[in-house]
Amino acid sequence: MSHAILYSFRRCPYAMRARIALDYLGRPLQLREVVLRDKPAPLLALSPKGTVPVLQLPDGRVLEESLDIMLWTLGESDPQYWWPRRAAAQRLTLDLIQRNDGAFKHWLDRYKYADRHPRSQQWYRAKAEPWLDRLESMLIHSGWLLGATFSLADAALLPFVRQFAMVDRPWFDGHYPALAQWLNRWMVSEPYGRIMTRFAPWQPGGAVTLWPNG
Ligand SMILES: N[C@@H](CCC(=O)N[C@@H](CS)C(=O)NCC(=O)O)C(=O)O
Repeated sequence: MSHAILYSFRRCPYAMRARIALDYLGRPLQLREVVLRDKPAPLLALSPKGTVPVLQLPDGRVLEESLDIMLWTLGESDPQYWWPRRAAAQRLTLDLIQRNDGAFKHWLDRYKYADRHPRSQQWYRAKAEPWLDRLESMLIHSGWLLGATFSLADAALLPFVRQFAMVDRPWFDGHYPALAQWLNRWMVSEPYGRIMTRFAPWQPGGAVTLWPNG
């Protein structure tokens, strides 16, 4: 096997953050677009927990957590220092990711699908606001979360904030101008266009899609 294989789902924020990092690495891999309600058997054989993203490396290693995939790519090559050099910034990055994937993701899911939960949409939105306030204050004086340049923290959090913003874009843009600008800057970028390319679902024995620059 010469290319790595990525099991992915276009709109999944975890798969998006993995693709951001893999696009930065720039090595063509086989991208297998998955239908979550009909997961292909080879994915489940590799990773029985059945979540995406999953990356199978040419040496056979399997990475089945988005953060592991991002950290693996940065260990391979990181010319723009997405992984910060200072230990304090490294700790802050991992802390931001943990809080994003924990409490923020919890409230995001309820805000997005409030009709499936007992409280109102505004109630769930208010639960997420202290976190968004914190991110907004981090972005007031700099273009990216950790300063002047894009880093792992941006790659890991942007797909989740995008989902939140898209529930009610006018409300979000009105309340969080710095976050809205951060999101826009990313969503008009070339890397965003590449990571959001649409692919037909993969089936065992189906066509091979090389991505990026396939
Ligand atoms: N902790 C995992 C979470 C991945 C995850 O939950 N992905 C969702 C899609 S966004 C998934 O595959 N869910 C399984 C399903 O819907 O069947 C990671 O960081 O990779």
